[in-house]
Amino acid sequence: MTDLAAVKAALKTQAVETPSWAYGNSGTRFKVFAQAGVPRDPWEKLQDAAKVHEFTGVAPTVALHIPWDKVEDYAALAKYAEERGLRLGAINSNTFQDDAYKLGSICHPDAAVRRKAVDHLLECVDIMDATGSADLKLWFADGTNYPGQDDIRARQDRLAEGLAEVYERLGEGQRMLLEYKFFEPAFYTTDVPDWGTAYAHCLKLGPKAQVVVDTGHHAPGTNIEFIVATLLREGKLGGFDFNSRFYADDDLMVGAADPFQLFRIMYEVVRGGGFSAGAGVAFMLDQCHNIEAKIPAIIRSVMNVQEATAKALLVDRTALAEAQAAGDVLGANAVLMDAYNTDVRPLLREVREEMGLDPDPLAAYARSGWAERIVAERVGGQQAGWGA
Ligand SMILES: [Mn+2]
Repeated sequence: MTDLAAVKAALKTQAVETPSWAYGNSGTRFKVFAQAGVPRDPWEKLQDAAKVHEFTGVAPTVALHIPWDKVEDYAALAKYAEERGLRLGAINSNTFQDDAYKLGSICHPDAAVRRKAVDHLLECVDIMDATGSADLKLWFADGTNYPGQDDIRARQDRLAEGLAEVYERLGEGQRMLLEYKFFEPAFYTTDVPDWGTAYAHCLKLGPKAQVVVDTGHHAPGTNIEFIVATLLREGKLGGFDFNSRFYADDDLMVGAADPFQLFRIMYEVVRGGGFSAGAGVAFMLDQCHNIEAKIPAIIRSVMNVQEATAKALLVDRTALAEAQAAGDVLGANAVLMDAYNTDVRPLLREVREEMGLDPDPLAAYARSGWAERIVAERVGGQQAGWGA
């Protein structure tokens, strides 16, 4: 039998990091649909993030993206977050939106472009010093479109060299989280296409370098929970970028496309000790809300992560271990499925009430009037967006 009190206690310690860019406008390469009330600057993004945390109780940090969230005074931004019950989380770099990066950034054949890219990453570490952020999250759009376009192996050497320089700059308690993505925007080779490549670079760099698993960055059918189990076993799982995909990098709400997959991933996290305090696994969202209302979508996403986590925590691990040891294939599978098929919504309502929250975060947000207020107040100016 699972200890329900322990499950509830664990759920109260959950922390999901929301991304600043999810509060702004986004879209596809075809169209960005603007929404009324969207933040005009990082300060307003933090106001919205504070609402997500206020109603869920488990979204205390916000990831920034540089340069989208560039401000004059990062310490002031950190203080503004703190005043709203938030902390600034991972600093995400951007080496994909400058004309110089057409052929890549830190893997570019021209040393001057590589210098520019590495300098940007070093600037991101300076920002971490000012915000108190622990994690530098790196995703590289680098790759090639045509066979022969560039030297695949030389690009790996350039990558290693650039990463090493940034790694050396990291301070005490700071980490480098390297994200992989199997294709796009490059269509032939990608310089960090998979967990193996990310792991190899992180292993060589040292203990402050770890891998980020973006759930949307895999080929269809990939067994993501196996990757999670392996990285945790090796002490190299730095965190997640949670989202959902149907086809490619769709960046839909986590748990929307395949809640069973999210449960399987969270089970391996729990099984591997990744959920415990001090495990160092960052649970971040990396999503866009192109057609749906943004703040409710982010609240829904946090709740989806909570539900998958609750189910993972409910797995009767003693019964599972016994069935596995006995070679009871159907029995073992049934233990896992029993947990997955449990309706955890009543349990989570109780958890929220015990945390002093409304048991229904979406209804509470709707009643709060915040959505109407930002539509009325945020008039004029330039809405935030990912600038594509
Ligand atoms: Mn990502």
